[in-house]
Amino acid sequence: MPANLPPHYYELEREYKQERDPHEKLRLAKELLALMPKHKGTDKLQADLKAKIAKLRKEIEGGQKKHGARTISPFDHIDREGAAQVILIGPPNSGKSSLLDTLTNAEPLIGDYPYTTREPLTGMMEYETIQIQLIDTPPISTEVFENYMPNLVRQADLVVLVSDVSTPGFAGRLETVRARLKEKRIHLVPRLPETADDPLIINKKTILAAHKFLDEGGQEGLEHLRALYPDFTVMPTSILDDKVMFNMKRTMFAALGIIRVYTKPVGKDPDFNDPIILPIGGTVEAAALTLHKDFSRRLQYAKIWGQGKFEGQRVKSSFVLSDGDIIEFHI
Ligand SMILES: Nc1nc2c(ncn2[C@@H]2O[C@H](COP(=O)(O)OP(=O)(O)OP(=O)(O)O)[C@@H](O)[C@H]2O)c(=O)[nH]1
Ligand SMILES: [Mg+2]
Repeated sequence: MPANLPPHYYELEREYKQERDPHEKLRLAKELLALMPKHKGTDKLQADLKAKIAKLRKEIEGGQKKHGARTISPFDHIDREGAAQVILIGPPNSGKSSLLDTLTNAEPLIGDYPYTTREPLTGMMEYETIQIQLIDTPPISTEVFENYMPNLVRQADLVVLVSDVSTPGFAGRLETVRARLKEKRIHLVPRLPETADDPLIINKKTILAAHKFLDEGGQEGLEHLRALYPDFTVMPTSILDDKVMFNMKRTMFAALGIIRVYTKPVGKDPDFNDPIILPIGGTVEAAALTLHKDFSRRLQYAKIWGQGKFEGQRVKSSFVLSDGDIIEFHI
């Protein structure tokens, strides 16, 4: 019986065969298995793939070096902390580490020469009542593209692509970054499509930082970047101005598409320290679910305080919440 595999299976299989990073190889093997039609003709192929998946899992757990594969990097995954994870990427010397240094408690190495950063580094950025995790990364260029970078980009909630717009030729270096990620089937996009047409491609919401825009030539660079990428959010950034840096935080928060909802015990004051984080469009039910599964089932109604609402308005579980709302659950 013929296997009748979809055409993009072969494309993915080629990539799987070339891949050396066991984490990435495992991910590709799982994708292949998911793509494979399940019938008699693919029984053997399925069994083979399952065996390969089991072997890769073992290899990753054991962390051994096999068949010339690289040692597993400790940077393939960085645990998310806070309300969201934002990754700073870009060409060498564009100012990524300086942004991490200015926005967070982290103390990265900063140099006036390219390729200063050799390893990813995280820091927590305070934004009003929440903390957002930032990841500073080694540069991406024609010469350098660390093999854990695709995984880190895939896992992040938002990409900030940092260009030094005060230096001529920045547009070409930025395109190199996009192209190198595209090779790994990661597309940096201004907004996520409603439906994904190609299951093999990962779209990543991205905003552009026109960094060093206050430096000589920076204004023209900013305009040039805006003209080149009209669909993207382009935020002017500079570590030389606090207000500009605050605006950068606000733009990142807006791009994340999340809202903060504060809880209030009945008869008590709201807790403004630890909001529930929901995607835009999140409902009362979704908020209750983040607290406890059972809680959302037993929920009778909620009372809401917030902009454009009556004080303590009674709402149902399907009610759509807004950023800054205060909620009192009644069970
Ligand atoms: N004038 C000016 N200089 C800046 C600004 N931000 C960063 N720099 C300088 O730009 C240089 C590079 O900064 P880094 O933060 O190390 O750049 P990077 O993108 O992390 O560089 P790599 O790690 O090599 O990729 C340093 O000399 C910084 O002091 C800025 O807004 N204005
Ligand atoms: Mg750096």
